Amino acid sequence: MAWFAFYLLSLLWATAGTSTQTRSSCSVPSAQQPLVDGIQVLMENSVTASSYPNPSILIAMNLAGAYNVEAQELLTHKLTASDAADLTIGQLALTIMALTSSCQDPENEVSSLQSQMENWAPSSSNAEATAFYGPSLAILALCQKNPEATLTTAVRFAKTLLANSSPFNVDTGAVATLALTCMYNKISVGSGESYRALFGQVLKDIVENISTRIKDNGIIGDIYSTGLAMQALSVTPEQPDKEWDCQKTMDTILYETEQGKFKNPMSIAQILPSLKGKTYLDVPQVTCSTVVVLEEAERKNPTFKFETTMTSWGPVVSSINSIAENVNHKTYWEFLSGKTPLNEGVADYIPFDHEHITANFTQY
Ligand code: B12
Ligand SMILES: *[C@@H]1O[C@H](CO)[C@@H](O)[C@H](O)[C@H]1NC(C)=O
Ligand SMILES: *[C@@H]1O[C@H](CO)[C@@H](O)[C@H](O)[C@H]1NC(C)=O
Repeated sequence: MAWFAFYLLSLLWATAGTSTQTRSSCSVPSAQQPLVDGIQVLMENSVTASSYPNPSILIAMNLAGAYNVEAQELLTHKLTASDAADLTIGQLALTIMALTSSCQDPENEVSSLQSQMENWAPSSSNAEATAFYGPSLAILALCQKNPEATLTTAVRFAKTLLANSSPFNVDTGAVATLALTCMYNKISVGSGESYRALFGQVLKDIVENISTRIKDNGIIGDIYSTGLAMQALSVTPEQPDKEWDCQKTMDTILYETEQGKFKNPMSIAQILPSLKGKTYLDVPQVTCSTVVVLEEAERKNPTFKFETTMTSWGPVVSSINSIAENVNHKTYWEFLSGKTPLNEGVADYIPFDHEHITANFTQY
């Protein structure tokens, strides 16, 4: 019998560098968990066929773990269909992170953003701080996709930010912190010390500015910048001189949530990751099952086709490129990680970075 093997993937979401755990130990007390679940449901239910396709909502639901799978699929689909040419730099960046968090690989969007950022310059040397909000999102998204190719742009961005003299803006500072922390983490120690030092210096400067905006009740900037600021302060390698009491911030946010301050779905999208101990730096770490990777392989490579058959244990891959299993011949597609057969089905098995999964047409 002829046999076929397909080298299926070296994982699409290969990521160098560190996985980010929220460093500060603050969490939602269990008594308030229903409150958090409540706003998540509110946010997810705002996704309808006719609503504005908001990438921040998809990011938040994927980081938190979506309850409403239909909303997740609908939003993923709408964002996949959106035309990159109609989007601003910031919207494009959020769309890339959103699709990545939904286990898609938005290649065209990434290259479009990359070339737009290569030509980016602020409108003037005294541009509003908020003019850096969209570009910060762009550096963050590109850093997650391809840090090496982003280095030159990120260095230019960091220097421009440092030179800017307009009044500090917390929302913008928070997103810039996430972007530069990503770059800082991806530069390997040893090879890029001077870049690391630059990013570290800018981070220190921004983080000090953020910390001057921490109020006595823990709110950072205003209530609607607090979610992004919490993300920033929990990942930055440069801590502010004044220590931040994360739990106090959390408790005030929960109190304000109870008072109904988070009704706007977008406001929920920006606070939810922090309530779940997640940050935008976790986007590339969202786990995607093998079956999703197969679907992505099929989308990217039109010569690759597979079919599944439903069983009590979930879908089995019954055919690849028209070579189908056959009970009479006792043939099937066996899945291996390296040389080791998988001990879970393709819907359940979570591939790891740089893993080599093979499908081998064989007999039992
Ligand atoms: C930049 C910015 C602006 C710019 C937007 C234009 C520009 N050229 O960039 C300007 C200065 C015009 C602006 C105005 C306002 N803003 Co503003 N803005 C932001 C900021 C810092 C970044 C937004 C962004 O670039 N997102 C990235 C891109 C990719 O996403 P986008 O969806 O395409 O962004 C658009 C919307 O965010 C929209 N927008 C910006 N602010 C607001 C506010 C409201 C209420 C609405 C409906 C839309 C909106 O403008 C963006 C560009 O088109 C956010 C911070 C944050 N945490 O989101 C605050 C933020 C969204 N703004 C806020 C507020 C309150 C306002 C104002 C109502 C302030 C005021 N008192 O007038 C006004 C809007 C008034 C109006 N005419 O309706 C709040 C919203 C809070 C809330 N719960 O509603 C935020 C969260 C700031 C904060 N931490 O308090 N804003
Ligand atoms: C920090 O705030 C000061 C004062 O508003 C400002 O001059 C400086 O540019 C800010 N730094 C950054 C990196 O935003
Ligand atoms: C793949 O299947 C063929 C045919 O059954 C078998 O000879 C071969 O050893 C298998 N390869 C692996 C890596 O299991």
